[in-house]
Amino acid sequence: MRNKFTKSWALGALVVLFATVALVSPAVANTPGLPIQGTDIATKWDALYNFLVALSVFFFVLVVGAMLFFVFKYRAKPGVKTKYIADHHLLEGVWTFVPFVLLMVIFVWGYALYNKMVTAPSNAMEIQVTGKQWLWQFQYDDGRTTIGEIYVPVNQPVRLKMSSTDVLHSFFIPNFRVKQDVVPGMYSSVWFEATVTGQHQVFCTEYCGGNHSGMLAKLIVLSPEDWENWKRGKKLLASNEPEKITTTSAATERAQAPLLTLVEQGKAHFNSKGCVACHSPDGSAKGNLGPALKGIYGAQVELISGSKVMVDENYLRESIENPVAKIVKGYNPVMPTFKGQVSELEMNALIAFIKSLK
Ligand code: HEC
Ligand SMILES: [Cu+2]
Repeated sequence: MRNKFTKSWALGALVVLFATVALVSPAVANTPGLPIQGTDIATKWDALYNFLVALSVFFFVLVVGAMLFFVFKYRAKPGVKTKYIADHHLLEGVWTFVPFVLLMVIFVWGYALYNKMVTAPSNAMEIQVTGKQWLWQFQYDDGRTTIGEIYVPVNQPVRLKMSSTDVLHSFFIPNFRVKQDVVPGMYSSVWFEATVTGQHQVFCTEYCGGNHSGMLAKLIVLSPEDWENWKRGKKLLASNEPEKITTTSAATERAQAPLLTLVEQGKAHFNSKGCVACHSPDGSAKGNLGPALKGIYGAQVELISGSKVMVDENYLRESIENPVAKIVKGYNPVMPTFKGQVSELEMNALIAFIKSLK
């Protein structure tokens, strides 16, 4: 009896295995319907995804196949009574150990990939992204702004520093397999290195009101030559004709009307908003009332509470919008809040300026 049971079981398993291999192989090759792979991350992400699909198919076939097999093989027959099976240590060991190994593989693989996706290389180029109902606006280091279109060079890591003027949005580039929430009152970031030139669709992927589905942008990846041309081109506020941007006439226009860089814009705001009254203009010496801002980005600052904080973009932002939240040791809480008086674009410039004080 026991022998017969083992033999049928083995036979059934073999049939299921063959069926699965036949089914799984196309899934391993590539899950149909995924968008093109515009980054190296996208290729790696797809490999993990395809593995998960294949694994799911395999176990679906195995479990349902075995179930169907047993239903027919051991269906109730008059006069036949199944032996009472108490336990089977080998079987229990296998069904514990195999899932454990598989889950660990998925965990380590997924974690390594996630780490790569969230850690921008230190040489990444930075672009400021502002989401608002219902458009995306971009600021580049050299002072240009674009709406609804973001231009990046190919094969160059790009880090987007993002915030929102109103509600939660989320920046999603399906071809690159990256997305990140864009939150009012703080900065979040996402990075990518585009490997495919041309246009890629950007979506807002967090429901943000009536025209959420219209909150789109085009990400235009330029070859090194095109990128140089575009940099020399004219200011591209809300241009809808990317194919025209590389013409020489645009380049001349740019030369005639040079823009203030983001840092220069920040310096201008620093003066016009009155920061300069309390913080010295070049940030080096101590001003009248406020601490020196030179070199604070990336450094540790001691607070009145005795604790220390790392100065990053979000700390700078909080210091400007809500100065009393963290008071610097040795100073009085006399800095007024600038919440509502500094626009999102001005905030990006101010922070770029403070970061540049080295
Ligand atoms: C009335 C004087 C005053 C004005 C105006 C002022 N600040 Fe301040 N600021 C201070 C003082 C005092 C502190 C330290 C106490 C604290 O943390 O609030 C400070 C702290 C800061 C810090 C944190 C510095 C650190 O070492 O951690 C930043 C950043 C900053 N200010 C930026 C600005 C910017 C940008 C503006 C203009 C938009 C501005 N401040 C306007 C007085 C001022
Ligand atoms: Cu949105």
